[in-house]
Parts: sequence; structure tokens; C-alpha cells
Amino acid sequence: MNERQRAALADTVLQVVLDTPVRDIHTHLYEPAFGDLLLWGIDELLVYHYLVAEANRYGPVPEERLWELPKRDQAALVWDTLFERRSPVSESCRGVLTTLQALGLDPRKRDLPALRKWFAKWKIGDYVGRCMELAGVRSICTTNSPFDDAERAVWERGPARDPRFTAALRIDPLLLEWPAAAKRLAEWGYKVKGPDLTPGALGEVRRFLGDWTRRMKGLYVMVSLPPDFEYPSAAPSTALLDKAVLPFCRESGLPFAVMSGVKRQINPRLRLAGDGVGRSRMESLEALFRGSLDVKFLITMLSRENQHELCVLARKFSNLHVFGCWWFTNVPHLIDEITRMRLELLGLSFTAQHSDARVLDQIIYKWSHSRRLIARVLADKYADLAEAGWQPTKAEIERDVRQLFGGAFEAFLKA
Ligand code: RAT
Ligand code: ZN
Repeated sequence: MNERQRAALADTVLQVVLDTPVRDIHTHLYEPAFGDLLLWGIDELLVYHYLVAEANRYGPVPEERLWELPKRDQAALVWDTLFERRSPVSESCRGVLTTLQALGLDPRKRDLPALRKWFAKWKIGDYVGRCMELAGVRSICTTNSPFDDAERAVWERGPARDPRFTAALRIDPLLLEWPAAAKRLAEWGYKVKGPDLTPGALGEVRRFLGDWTRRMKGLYVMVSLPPDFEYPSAAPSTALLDKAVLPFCRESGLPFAVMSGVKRQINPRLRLAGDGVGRSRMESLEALFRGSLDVKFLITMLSRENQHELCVLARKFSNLHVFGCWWFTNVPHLIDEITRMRLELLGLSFTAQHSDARVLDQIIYKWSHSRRLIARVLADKYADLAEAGWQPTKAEIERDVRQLFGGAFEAFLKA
């Protein structure tokens, strides 16, 4: 291929990638019926925990005092620290600018009150549509926990569902803080007496999973695990997995999503911004997948160091579906590296990205940034194929991109 042909191919790929709607399979958003739980607008964009952690590096106020400020003042402080006093070069800062620009706002005016006024005009139902349109997102999957009191109250009222959203049942406390979770289950009417994992109690956990996935119409069950998670082990998590969660997933056909590698609260004073990353033990994951070949697993890993081993693991187990560049790996140089590695080792049998958006408007920048990187990597791969005499047609490129942007996930759900 000469330079001109390469450039034309890259243009076609970029166009297809920009035009293909995505299915966003992991976010922390909520449907409009959940009211204030659905975060959006400039103040929420600025107090995003990714930005709080970055602002904290310049120490504008002591960590513990930040949280005493009203949200508007926290946002103003982040704006001043990260956007006014220095150039906003980090990925999360750039994200705010990409978002504002796509919404038609001029961030160079550096006028926070004017931005606030602009956002205040919107009605949330319309704004969801606007953000999805700008982001090219066709469906948003939320992360839903019955252990969250505010959220549970809404589910128990039977909220009017919004067809643009789907749900996933998150069960971290159940697996990782069983004694406390057992108390909650008992309060909610499940016959669980204390932390003993009797056959009766395990049956009740299965009933709980069934009740909540039905109530939410959950697409999958999920957990995020610390790097030192051990399976099998003598901890309650093994019995809970073996005798409740995995049997439930096996019978219902719902995948179990494992997000592995988060070290919760290494600096608790930063609250949501205080989590870290560690390299996960692949042996535990291997044992989990090998032991349940008839269960479908979705998997993503937080540490860069685990990404290659994860690709190799997924080559061995077709019951694994790899997804997304998660959280600290959702930065350009790692999206490029990880996506390249996955295409080279897994072909098109994975989901390239999820947004992890906590604030609605973030879907705009997360997808815009990822799309351009994914397009570049794909264009390189197609150029390599062309060198080998295999020129993909535009229709074939469209088919492939649909796979990476939700099609492979949908096929995996149905399998
Ligand atoms: O990306 C994030 O916002 C993190 O705080 C986490 O929520 C992480 O994505 C998770 O799902 O645990
Ligand atoms: Zn998340």
C-alpha cells in the first residue's frame, strides 16, 4: 500500500467507527426515574473522582476538608486548580473540554457561572437523548446494587423503565463482606441466620439473586475484586460462588462479570477517589473459569500488567468475554496498546470499550476519545491485511466494528 491508499483506508475506518452506534456495557449512570442519582452537568463533571484525585496532587485544600465544602465550591476549586492555574493536559481534564466543545460551549471563556446557566436549561429526559446522540451510544447498561439504600428504594417502588437503558446486578458486598451482607439479606426477609453458609442460607442467596435480576431485568451479575482475591479459598466467597452465584448464573444463563484488580480505599480520606490498583492473581481466575465451563464470564482487568495474561486466558476459554479498558487503563496510550494486543490475540471476539461514566455527559468524551484510538488501531490492522493481499470492503469493516461495539457482547449474551 502506498501512503495515499493507507490514508484513504484510515479515513474509511474512522468514518465507520464514528458512525457505528455503540452499546455501552458498563456505566455508573441511572435511568431518569432514579432522579438525583443520575448525575449530569458541569459541577458533576468537575467533581468526578478522577479529577478530584488529580486536583488533590496540587493540594488546594486538605483532603478531609474538601468534602465539607458544598458541591459547587468543590467544583470551583477543581476548575481553578486544574484548568485555570495550569493547562488541563490529563485525560480526565481533556475529557471535560471535549464534552463542552461537543455540546457547543466554549470552555476558553473560562466562565463557570455561564456554563452552569447553560446546563440549568435542560430537562433530564431530553438531555439523556442529546448526550446519547452526541456520543453515538444506542444503549446504556447501568450498575445496580440492592445494597445501596437510595437505589434500592427506587427499585422497590417499581420505577418506569427507560428503553434506552439496561441494568446489571452488582453484588460486591455479598461476596466480599458476607457477614454484613447476611444481616441485610435477613432484614429483607431472606432466611439467612447469621454468617453460617448452611444449604438453606445458600438457597436463599440464590433466591435473592433471582428476585433482583428479575426486578431489574438484569443483563448480568457482576463483582469487582481485589488483586489478592483467592479462589478457591476458605473464605465465604468461595462457598458463595460455588453454591449460589455460579449455580444461579448457570441456570439462568446470565453471565457473571468479573472486574479484577481494584485495591479499595488505599487512601480513605479521598473517598471515591481513594481506590488504587494491583496486579491480580491469574491462578485464581483460571481456577474460576476452568471450574465452570458452562458459565459465561465477562471480564476486564485494571492493571496494565495483567492485560497480556488475560488475552492468553481468553484464548483458552470460550466462556470468557473480555471487555473494555477499565478506569486507570482508560487513557490513550493504554487503550491503543490494549486494543492492539486484543486484536492480535483475540481477533474481533471482544468488546473494545465501555465508558464507566458516572456523569451522563461523560459518555460524550469517553466515546469520542476511544473511537479515534480504536479507529487508528483498526486501520493499521487492515493495512497489514492489505499488504497480505486481503482488502476489506467497507461493508466488512462495518460488520467488524459492530462486533467490537456491542455485537460480540450481544452474541455472547445469547450463546
Ligand atoms: O471508574 C470508576 O468510576 C470507578 O470508581 C469504579 O466504579 C469502577 O469502575 C468499578 O466499577 O468498580
Ligand atoms: Zn465501573
